[in-house]
Amino acid sequence: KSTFAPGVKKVPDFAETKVVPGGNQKSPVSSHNEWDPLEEIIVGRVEGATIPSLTHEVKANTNHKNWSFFEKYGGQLFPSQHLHKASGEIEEFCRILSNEGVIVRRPEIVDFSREYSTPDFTSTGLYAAMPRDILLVIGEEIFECPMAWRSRFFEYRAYRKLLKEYFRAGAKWTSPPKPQMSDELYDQSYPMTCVEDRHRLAAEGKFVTTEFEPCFDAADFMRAGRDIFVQRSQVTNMMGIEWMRRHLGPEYNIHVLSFSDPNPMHIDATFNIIGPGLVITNPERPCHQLSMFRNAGWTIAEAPLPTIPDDLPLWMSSKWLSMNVLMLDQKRVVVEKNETPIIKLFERLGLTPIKVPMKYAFSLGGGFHCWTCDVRRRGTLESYM
Ligand code: ABU
Repeated sequence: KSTFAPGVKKVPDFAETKVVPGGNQKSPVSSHNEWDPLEEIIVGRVEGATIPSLTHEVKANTNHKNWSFFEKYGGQLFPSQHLHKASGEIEEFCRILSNEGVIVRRPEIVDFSREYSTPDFTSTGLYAAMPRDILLVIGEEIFECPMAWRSRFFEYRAYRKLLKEYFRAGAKWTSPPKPQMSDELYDQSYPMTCVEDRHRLAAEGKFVTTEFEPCFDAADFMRAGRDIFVQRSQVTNMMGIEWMRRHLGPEYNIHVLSFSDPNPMHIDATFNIIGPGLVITNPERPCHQLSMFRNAGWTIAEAPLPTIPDDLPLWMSSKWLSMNVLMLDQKRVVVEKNETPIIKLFERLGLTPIKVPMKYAFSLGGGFHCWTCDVRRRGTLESYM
């Protein structure tokens, strides 16, 4: 007897799946860029979101104004009233996506406040709020990325049910070598407060993570078909980028971009490619390779200043989440409803803004792009450079 409601299709178990050598199934995972028509997406959740402890890598990646908060409350849930408001916004975001015809999937609820130990360290977890940080879709392959924060070591557990479902239905599922995250992965002498020192080190390609082993966050990659752009950041090292380059092979060009940014962590509030030959840039973090895009005839649109109020806690990000938007296709752009200056920019560019409240959800460190991972977009692998 079927346990599924009428009309709901059962996902076949692996044992029932006909696996043809070489594979001829249509993969449920398929996305080549950031703007093809969106069919299915994972949206993160606030449940279980836990304040990270003030470890070396957290200190290097966050504003010093928040350090006492991490020091005092690390290992406890983020403030419940704030989470409640953020949760309301995320549920509304999911409803809007569904109304726009997108299938919305969610990670499992996990208790991230549980302490764990590996042979190299002890930590509590973080959250399943930002699928973009951990999951990367390139074509029909979904990567569970080897992130650099100790509090994110087990984050993949929230997504395993979904990943197994996608795998059973034909997707390629890859987990690159998991970092040990022993002390050698972090430069213990990395300057924490002096911005000038950080600028100097960034210019030398040095950040808090060393080259002890590969590590990368998915959100440091930006996809434009055969061209994939990535930044060396506080959480993505050159070994990680090289791992990806060798893994993907000659079908893809991996371009390493750099920016005047003393604290890079995730490219999508710095350089957000939102259409074929259309990129939103951050005026406070100029790109050193911009001429490459100009020469290719791209439209480069500078993001206006964000309007996020000063009294909103941004525990793990800058205000530039205003440009961290999500494309539903080449026209429709999901943007925070109060960010009038960037809304006007999108209108001037001929786009249709879909205005969604996201203020409290911003506090956890991400905008619409970070809070999601597009699993399937209708389109083919093209070259845009
Ligand atoms: N996780 C995205 C944060 C990026 C930024 O504040 O620039």
